[in-house]
Amino acid sequence: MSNSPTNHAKLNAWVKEIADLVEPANIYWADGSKAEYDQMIKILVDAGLATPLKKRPNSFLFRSDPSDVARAESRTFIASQNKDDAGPYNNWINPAELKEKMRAVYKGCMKGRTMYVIPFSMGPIGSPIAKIGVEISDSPYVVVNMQIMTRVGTKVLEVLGTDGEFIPCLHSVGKPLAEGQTDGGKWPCEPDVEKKYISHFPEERTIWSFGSGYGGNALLGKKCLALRIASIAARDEGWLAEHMLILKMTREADNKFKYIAAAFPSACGKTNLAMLIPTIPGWKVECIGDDIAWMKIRDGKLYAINPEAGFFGVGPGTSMHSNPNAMLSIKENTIFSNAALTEDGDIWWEGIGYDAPGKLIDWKGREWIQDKNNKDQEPSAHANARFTVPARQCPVIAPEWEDPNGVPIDAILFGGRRASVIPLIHQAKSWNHGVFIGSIAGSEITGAALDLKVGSVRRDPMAMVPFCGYHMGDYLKHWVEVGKNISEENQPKFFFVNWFRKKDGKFMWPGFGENSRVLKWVFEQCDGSGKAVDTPIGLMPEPSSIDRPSDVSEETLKELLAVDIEGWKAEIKDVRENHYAKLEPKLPKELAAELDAIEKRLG
Ligand code: OXD
Ligand code: MN
Repeated sequence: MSNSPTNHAKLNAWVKEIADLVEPANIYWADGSKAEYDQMIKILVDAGLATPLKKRPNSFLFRSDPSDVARAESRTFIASQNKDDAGPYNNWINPAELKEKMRAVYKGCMKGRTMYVIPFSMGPIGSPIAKIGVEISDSPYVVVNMQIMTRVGTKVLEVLGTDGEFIPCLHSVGKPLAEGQTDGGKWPCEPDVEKKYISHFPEERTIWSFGSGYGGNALLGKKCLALRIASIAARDEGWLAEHMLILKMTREADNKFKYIAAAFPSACGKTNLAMLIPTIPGWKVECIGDDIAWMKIRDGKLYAINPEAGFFGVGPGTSMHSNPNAMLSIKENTIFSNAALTEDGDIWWEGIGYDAPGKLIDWKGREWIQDKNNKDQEPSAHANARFTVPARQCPVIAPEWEDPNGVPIDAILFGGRRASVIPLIHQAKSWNHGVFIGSIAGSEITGAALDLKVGSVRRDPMAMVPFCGYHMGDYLKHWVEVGKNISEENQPKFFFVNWFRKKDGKFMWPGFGENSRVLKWVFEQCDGSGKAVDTPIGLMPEPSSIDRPSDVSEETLKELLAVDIEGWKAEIKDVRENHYAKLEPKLPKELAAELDAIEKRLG
């Protein structure tokens, strides 16, 4: 390969094999430099695909095709050799059949385009926990986003040497250009959803994506590599690849700190929690990561890194109230996707905390004027509009966020959106009980979505249903096994939180920065200074052990911390009949025992 900067024979051979298949006009190897970033942005601005934002230095707005706005779960495949290895929650296709189909669509798909080769590291370069991937893509939007979200370029090739291991990630927007043709300012993708593929080949640890240029479908380091493929590597190598934020909480009085990891399904406020500003004086929260944690046992303890280098956060709903640190992070050097554009060159989205200033251009490129009297007005920003920003721009990024050895995890939180039954917080009594509470996590169905009953609970064990690369029963068994390799005193403590309890249609707990009051109890439980009562569902604080926010009455806090015995009995029945039943015959016996035990304790 003439312009290859590496002597890595396997990598060069793969690049050649792909180039022969996709027939690009040129090949470009990304070096990760600032000059390269600027060059890519220039290409995108000149092509009419990016709008520079006057109000935010070095920031740009993209509008994607309306067919290409989110992760395409129905087109996400786990193509393991054995159908049974993919489990009940993944779309499975025979890998040979899928490859044949995809080779046909890849044939000549990069005609008229540059093929970018992007070497990247998930995790600090050279960290013993990090992994290297190489993404081939025909999208300069992917190159700039990957530069923010991962560590890209020459240094990665140095670590790879001539025979280092890498995960091949192939991506195409699926829109070849004929001689002389350009995108004409239109986001390139394959608009027919049935022709999009986000495919994972577990045995080969390979990713093939086609037809989408957006988010997790295209930035293959994130959900595809760091969760789906990494979860398989973690299973085989004895570690954990999880959909978790990592935060550091410090008690300023004695400078003691704890590291907390937390898993919530998408759209439950992970980014907000990861960088919250505590409302209780004397406490500080710093951020290590907002979406993914890779955790490995070292010296008998569980250490975690954030494999990412940036945040790919949801815009709508992010404001100086819900997440001031995110708002401060995105003042500059930020890529916005599918937000609305203001006349003075800024972005705007629903829930940003102030009215839309004048005439906007909405995410579909149309004029848009806010009409607060019209409840049916289409939003100006897409609900999944995103910001991509370097993590180092977060005002509360922890100094050790790039420590190659990771940080020791003291507590693991699970949660979901539950309007009833599940209390504000409870704590598991052991590792296996912790795995159990994580395994029954889920959110209530809030709209008349899919074929599920409104109010029923969609279970999402450890928030990994969309992201686990193998059978959920085997995944839970793996969690049980990892616990056996950590002594009890070194095991993180497990908690289940629920910020979303409702009464008369209103949230009972204010959330956001006030969640620090709950984290304080978590800290104290890890520290040995907390007070807890034993209940049938686990350990819980007395209402007096939680610092009560001024707008929560004593009565409400009591309700938030009560055990609803009848509600829990129904919960356990639902878990047994509708959730655990689906995991058979792979449901770990340890979790079946936990289910029996809680049922017995509830009486
Ligand atoms: C995400 C998600 O994009 O979880 O982080 O959906
Ligand atoms: Mn996520």
